[in-house]
Amino acid sequence: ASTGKPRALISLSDKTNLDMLVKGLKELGIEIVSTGGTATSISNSGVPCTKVEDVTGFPEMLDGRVKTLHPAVHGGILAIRDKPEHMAAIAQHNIGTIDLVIVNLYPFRKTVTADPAPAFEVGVENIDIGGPAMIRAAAKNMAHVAVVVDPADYPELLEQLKKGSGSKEFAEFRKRLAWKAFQHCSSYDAQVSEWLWKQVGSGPAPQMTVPLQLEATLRYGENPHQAAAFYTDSSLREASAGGVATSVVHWGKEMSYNNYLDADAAYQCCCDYTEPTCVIVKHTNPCGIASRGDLREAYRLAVRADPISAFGGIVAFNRPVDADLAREIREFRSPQDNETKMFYEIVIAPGYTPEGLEVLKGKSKNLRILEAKARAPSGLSLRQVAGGWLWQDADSLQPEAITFTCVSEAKPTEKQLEDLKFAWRAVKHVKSNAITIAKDGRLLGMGSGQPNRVNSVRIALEKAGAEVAGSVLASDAFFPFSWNDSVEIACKAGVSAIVHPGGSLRDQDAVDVCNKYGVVLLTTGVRHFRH
Ligand code: 93A
Repeated sequence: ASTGKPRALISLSDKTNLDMLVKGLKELGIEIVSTGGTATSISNSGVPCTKVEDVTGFPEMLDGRVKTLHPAVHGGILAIRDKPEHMAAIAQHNIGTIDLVIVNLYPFRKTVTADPAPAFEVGVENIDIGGPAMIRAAAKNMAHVAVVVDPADYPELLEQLKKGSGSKEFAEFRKRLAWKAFQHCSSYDAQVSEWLWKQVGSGPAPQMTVPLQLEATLRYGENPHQAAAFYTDSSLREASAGGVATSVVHWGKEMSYNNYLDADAAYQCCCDYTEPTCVIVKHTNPCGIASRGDLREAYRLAVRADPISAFGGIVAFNRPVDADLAREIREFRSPQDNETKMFYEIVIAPGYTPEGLEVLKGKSKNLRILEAKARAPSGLSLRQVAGGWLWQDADSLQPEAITFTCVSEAKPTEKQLEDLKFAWRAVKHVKSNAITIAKDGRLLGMGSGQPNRVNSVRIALEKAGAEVAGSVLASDAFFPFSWNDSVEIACKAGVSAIVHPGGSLRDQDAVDVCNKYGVVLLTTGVRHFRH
């Protein structure tokens, strides 16, 4: 029966901050009812709690499938407190009210994305039924019941309870909590249905829900007259995926819309290289890339590829930054005039030594220093068009999975092949029409975004300058027409090997030109458009 005091029902898979919550509730004299595992944790905190079985008069059954699905729980949550018939009805059945529902759900996403993937039955057992039922019931009765699904809300809950439950402020808080509760459930259901789709269907799901969570309101979008915000995919956060969205900002001004885009481009490109590598990005395009055992040298070479573009760019590393590297970044002067120290928007890496971080902070108070886990491929790429969205698998194809076929008379040396693969990794990250020129594990030049491929070739060659002799060239798509003289221009400039997907009706033209100049030509059968 109702004790008159407010009662809390606590049932949690994520037990973050449970200790502070239950101690706070105990201080306020609030009675706690709880389910099996949670009750054990609460007792371990030295706070008394009633087992839910003692409230329902029913043991947990069916391996825990039925724990809280009982009128003594749902009647206690759903009764309208100022409706005498409701109160009479629960009183008649000896049901006491439940005024706080603190629940979060089985870690479904984390379970099904584990490596190795669990058996189908394990996924099914992790579909929470009782939890969402309580959350939804409490959220519906937000006029009287507070529902908390996020440990971040515990402090405010305790604050509000201290002030008393009758206030307008508390009523507003309960509404906000109800909103969050339905978000929690709908994102959960989306995860379950997404997983089930993968079991029964193939290709794109007929309907999809991306559980987006507001991470930050941004000052503006690409331009100051555009409002903007940053949302994270909360299901990926749960699965502790890497990348920019889950990165830690150690230092610097707040991230802007363009910062997020560029940092993502830089880090995704950098994480595609297996050797220690530095990538510099400007306006989402890599303008400098170098792989070296010594990251300082990789960094210097990456800047050297195009110092003008690198200025104000984003610098990414696929290895942690130590003090020596940090000093190099802090002090390095533009190879253009050897006076101006290089300026960057962001440095992003999978980690920093404590000293490295301190040194880098000394570069500028504005430099944003990000730490991100190595990118975990999301497998999903979404883009908006007016009135809809385009879905595709993310382009996560690595050179290791591609067969490079030589179609010229000249055969590639091992070193050429290595450089070709280096250039090929880069070209995937450059906006189409994309051309990259590389040598000795570094990018010498790139041409991006030109509607005419021959112009991308010219730009890349111009950037490579005198170093082009003996270099290799990669093209993200095939060379289309014989009168498009891309291949010949490259051969004449001194490029020693070329790789392209092949597949054009005029493929033989490219072979003939390469044979004429003694240049190596490879095809991949794979295209890397990036529009
Ligand atoms: O199997 S359930 O769907 N059946 C239930 O009746 C039920 N009640 C709460 N799962 C149920 N829960 C969930 O158990 C909660 O959502 C929470 O995530 C978890 C806490 O279990 P324990 O306290 O035993 O660790």
